[in-house]
Amino acid sequence: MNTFHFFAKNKFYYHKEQQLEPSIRDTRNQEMISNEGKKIVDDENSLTAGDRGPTLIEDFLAREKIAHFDRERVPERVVHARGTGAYGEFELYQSMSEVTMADFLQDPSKKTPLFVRFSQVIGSRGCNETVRDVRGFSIKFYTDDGNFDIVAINFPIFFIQDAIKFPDLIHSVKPEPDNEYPQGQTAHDTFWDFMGSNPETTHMAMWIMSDRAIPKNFRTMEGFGVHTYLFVNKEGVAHFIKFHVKPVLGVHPLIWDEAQKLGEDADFHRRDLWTNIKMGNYPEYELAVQIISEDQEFMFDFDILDPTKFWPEEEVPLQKIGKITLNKTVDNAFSETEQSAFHPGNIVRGMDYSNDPLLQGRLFSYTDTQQVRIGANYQQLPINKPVCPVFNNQRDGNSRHVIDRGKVSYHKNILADNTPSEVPPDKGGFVTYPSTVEGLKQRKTADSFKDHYTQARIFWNSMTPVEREHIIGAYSFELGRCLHVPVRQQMVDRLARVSKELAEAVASNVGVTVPDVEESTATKSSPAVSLMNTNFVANTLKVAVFLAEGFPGKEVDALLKQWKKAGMHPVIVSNKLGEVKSSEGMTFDVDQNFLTGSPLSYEGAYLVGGTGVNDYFHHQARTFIMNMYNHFKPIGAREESAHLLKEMGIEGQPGVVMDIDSQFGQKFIDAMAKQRFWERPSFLYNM
Ligand code: HDE
Repeated sequence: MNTFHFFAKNKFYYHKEQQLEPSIRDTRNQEMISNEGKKIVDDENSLTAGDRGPTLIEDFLAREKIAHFDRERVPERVVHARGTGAYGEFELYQSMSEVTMADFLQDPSKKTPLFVRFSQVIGSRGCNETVRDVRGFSIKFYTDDGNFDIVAINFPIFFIQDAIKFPDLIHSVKPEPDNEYPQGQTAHDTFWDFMGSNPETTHMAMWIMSDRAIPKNFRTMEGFGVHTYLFVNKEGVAHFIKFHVKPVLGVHPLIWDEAQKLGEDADFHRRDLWTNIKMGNYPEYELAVQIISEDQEFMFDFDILDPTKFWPEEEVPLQKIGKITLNKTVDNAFSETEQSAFHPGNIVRGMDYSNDPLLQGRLFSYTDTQQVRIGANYQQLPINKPVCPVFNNQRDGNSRHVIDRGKVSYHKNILADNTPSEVPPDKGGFVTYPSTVEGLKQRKTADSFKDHYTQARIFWNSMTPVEREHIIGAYSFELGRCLHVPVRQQMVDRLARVSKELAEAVASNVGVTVPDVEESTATKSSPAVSLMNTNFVANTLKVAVFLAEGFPGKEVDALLKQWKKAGMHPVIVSNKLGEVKSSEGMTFDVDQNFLTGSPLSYEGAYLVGGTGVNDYFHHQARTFIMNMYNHFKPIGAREESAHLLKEMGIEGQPGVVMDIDSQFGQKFIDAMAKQRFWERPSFLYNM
């Protein structure tokens, strides 16, 4: 038996990792050999005629090297160009056979390998990662029945209802075509012109202006399949479903001021993902579905096929069906992440599409775009290859890897006894769910898709005062950045139909008026969409521990042990890298100094100091702590440092925990788990 196969259910399948293995090359400790197999004697000097003479074109080694370099880029994705990937696995909690015959959802003992690519929509490949934007959360499950992709985002809804408008939406949000700015962000005229001019975007605008559009990291970001799909069981019964991916650590955002300041680290999100996987903090998510039976299709006060509407969890509960764990970084960002190709049309037996018109448009776009980007044979690239065998009569095309033996590349045939043969449904053949379709050919938005304000209002109703304040701040910033007053005015006109309170607050900040229009009368709310109702835990949070020479070693050591046990990551910060010595002579390694570290990358601070505190330490620690305090983060401090807190005017404020008794260690863990102390006075949003 071939070592890269294993036997399962009477067929040969690959382990994804073993399948990738032959493609992995390690150049360390190897001789240097050209692409055509010539051993290279000198890789630093081109062939020239004489010492100072012309370079010779016959130098095939220099030509090969430079010509390949000239072709190192493939076109970046039209949208979602900036992305980062990781491998993982899916473990099913319980068999879902009642609703679907999807092979990977039958047996809870089975693990399914997967690859995830997180991305930003707007920016180019090198753009900053903490800007306000939608984030992509694409997952490729390598199932024994072929690839299944959830090409998700971190919101449950989308801007538009019909794919034909997608190029317009993207043209409006990309850098403006004349001056080519701003890069990777929404705060400009053309975007808000599109949003105000196309009322179906009103609901999505509320989500983008919420904290969810500035995620803290990918480990605490939710994913939503957005579209309505079908699950189909063995009896041929279909259910409407939506996919959700819930992070175990809860959903946590940055605050706007942090996101802005994090411009200092364009790679903030990918660095977080990479370092956490390397540290063994494997990101975990629960895959969940919402299920609606066919006879309930019309029982809701929204159309369940409309992608600008979510199914409130309170009305259609989530069923958690398994766990996704990301446990391996890529070896090569280009070969794996850049060449990964997702497609919402990649479903497996036991699933099907609904008539959601946006989904229908995506079914065309994704294979089309991959063929333009990475070629006709992109499914043969290691990252995209299914783990099950592939046999069909498709042939040739650019950069084909497979070598097909034999004369026959057509169906039907007698020369190969009609093989590859079609597979009947009872042997695993994919069967389309036989729904009835009829109707007039027309170009029209369904009447049931025309209520653009009720769910936007439900979203607003579901927000806590702090979240509302952030939404007002975000609209005020974004519209304030629009140079054209009619653009601001049109958008405020939309907001007035959602909430007068919201429209008035924004209008007064951006110098426009609130029109006399009817606002939504919706009174429902969906507490599940508020981030204040997510999980709050201290696990994986980073705390900066400020140590100067002569710090109390034993006490700090005991605290650090307690915090590590609680899953937190203490980071020792001091004046200089190297070691810092305690009063008892213990030495601690310094992880960051005040120059290399940034207050933005820690979730909390513990101020210790020591006998060696000098003016520099004093000044820097003060700056770090003030910054973190203003971002509502927990601050712990030893009693000796109380004067510093007093000097800063933050002593006794919420979330400022003094190390005065043996309870401090636990109290600080609790404060870290709370993450933000919104009760503190804030000068960031109140205009
Ligand atoms: Fe995409 N989208 N999209 N999109 N999308 C792409 O495909 C498109 C839509 C989403 O990590 C492109 O491979 C159309 C909704 C993600 O590689 C492209 C429409 C949702 C990713 C494309 C939509 C998404 C993409 C660009 C209107 C959320 C990143 C490169 C019908 C559910 C995939 C590529 C990755 C990527 C087209 C709408 C999410 C051009 C025409 C709705 C996460 O094919």
